[in-house]
Amino acid sequence: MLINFKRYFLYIFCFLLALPWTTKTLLFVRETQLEPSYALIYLSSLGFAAIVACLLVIKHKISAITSAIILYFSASLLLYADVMYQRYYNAIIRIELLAQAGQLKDIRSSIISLINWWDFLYWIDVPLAAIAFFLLVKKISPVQWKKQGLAFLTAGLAVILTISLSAFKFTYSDQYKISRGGIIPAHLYDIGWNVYKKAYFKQALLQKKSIEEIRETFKKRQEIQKSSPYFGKFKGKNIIMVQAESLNTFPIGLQVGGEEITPNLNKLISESHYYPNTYLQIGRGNTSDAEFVANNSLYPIGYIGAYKGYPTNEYLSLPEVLNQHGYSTSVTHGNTPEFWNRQTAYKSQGYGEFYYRGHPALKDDEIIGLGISDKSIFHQMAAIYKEENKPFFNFIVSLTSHRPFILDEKYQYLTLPSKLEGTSTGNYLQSIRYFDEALGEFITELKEDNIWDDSIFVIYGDHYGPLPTNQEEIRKLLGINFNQKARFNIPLIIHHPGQTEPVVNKGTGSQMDIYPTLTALLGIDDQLVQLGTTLDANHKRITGFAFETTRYSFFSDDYDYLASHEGVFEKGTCTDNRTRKKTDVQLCREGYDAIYKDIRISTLLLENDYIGRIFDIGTVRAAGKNK
Ligand code: GP9
Ligand code: MN
Repeated sequence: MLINFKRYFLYIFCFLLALPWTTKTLLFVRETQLEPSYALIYLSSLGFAAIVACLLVIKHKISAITSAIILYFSASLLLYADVMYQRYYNAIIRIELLAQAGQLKDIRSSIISLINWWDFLYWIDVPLAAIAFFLLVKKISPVQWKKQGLAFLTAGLAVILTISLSAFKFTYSDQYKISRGGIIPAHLYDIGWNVYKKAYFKQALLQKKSIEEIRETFKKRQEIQKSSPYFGKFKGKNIIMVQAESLNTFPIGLQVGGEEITPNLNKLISESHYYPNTYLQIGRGNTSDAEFVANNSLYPIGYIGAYKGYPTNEYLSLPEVLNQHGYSTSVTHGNTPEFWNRQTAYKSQGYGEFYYRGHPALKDDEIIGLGISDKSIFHQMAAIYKEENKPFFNFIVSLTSHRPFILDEKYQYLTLPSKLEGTSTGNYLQSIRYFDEALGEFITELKEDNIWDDSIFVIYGDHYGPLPTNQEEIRKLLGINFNQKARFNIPLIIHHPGQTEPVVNKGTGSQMDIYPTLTALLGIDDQLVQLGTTLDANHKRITGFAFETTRYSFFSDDYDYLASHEGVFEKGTCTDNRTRKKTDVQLCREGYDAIYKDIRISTLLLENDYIGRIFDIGTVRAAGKNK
């Protein structure tokens, strides 16, 4: 008996089309180093293929081919956007962020640097699928397939929805969701969860009891500040705070071919407080989240940059508190004011002035990469300080050492050994060396202008420079193990006015501790909203993560905890820091509970704009003014 293949054309087509889609998904899962669920991924791919197939039976053949190509291409684009996002942010993209894709033009070269030669595998199927669509549409009669077309659509949607409703839990990491069911169900789940959360939280009321509980948490945190040996020692001093782009800890003190990578930072450390075990604290907002965390001592929100998601909330940020204590406050970023919504976000945090590219007081005299060069910005700000009302607080977000770390030869101050020349590691070191040179000149100017001895000078890195994919190269070229802990490690240096001797404080800390460390130096004891603690007091140190690694992971002086992708405490890994060996997970329970509570508080405050309800900011402001 002869089988009439024509009758099964579309079915066969679906099974075949699901194959390249499955392969691409598996390729992506491989990048995340998770174990895929093959059956579910194939099933969700089949669902997707069925939806494409339904388009192919549209009566108007050109429309049929075009719509199928558009759908297949768009889904491939989404998958590749996820791949890139994962390489950069260690998460999948949020569909609503695609609307802000215009911003990507500024970091175009950074994105290009994430592309691998083998990425064509994510695209090779697209033209082949287009040819297949064309051939198939030519062969089949839409009238004959009309009924099945609808059935394909229903079945396809049903499969995808069922997977997104049954295969995931909200505790799962983005990567884990994809490894379980593929990108389309994972994104659908993400959208559904966010819609649900928004609707739910709109109605949520902050109970009286939890308000009290949160106030109590902040009060206890603040008590720690008072035990700092430096509490109130530098009342009324200026503060200059520099957030250094892509500055990791590993280049500090490093010598390559006999040359120091950071001679000026090394010199600064030799006469400052140095906190070598400080870690990043960022969410999808990257640089802007590092700013947010340092200025607010709250966790980043994770699923969206704080400046994007909550730029107009009421905050009790560092500049806001300093305004109340008579400081003139300003922030400097050498790109346009709208970039990452900074203008709005800075205003909400209380910054009195924002110096940006195009500001009447700043010249565009030297542009490198993303904006005004670090050398120019530092030089121009030093001149502005001379005229500034004292005491002042200025926060500078540096830019030149941004990815892809390719500098014109005249800015490359290192003579690198030939094996490093032109490698991404070599380029990174050149960028950091440039930043270091600019910083050195800045400090010299501040000393010449007699600003230095009257100011607390803070410098820290915003996030890692090299990516996980550079780990092997760094090991080969520098002999450095650039593992996750090293990647998250950013330097923090605080120079006290008049300090000439070094103090190295090895406790575990994060960007969240910068604000409390500073308010302790100034002796501010108003009501503060700070989840971090001063780094100078003697207390148990713990740094938790809301993003960048699995949620609720933490580093502490005693133990490090790596949360599981499923979000189940017991499935996480607890490491004893004395032996660096895996230990009983229950030893990490206390830390986990503490981090869990803090992230919950932080999220509740941000998502519901509740800071003004915890402490009546109006009253706090008035109290400050009367001081
Ligand atoms: C630059 C920043 C963009 O300050 O906004 O950089 P990224 O977040 O990619 O480091
Ligand atoms: Mn950055």
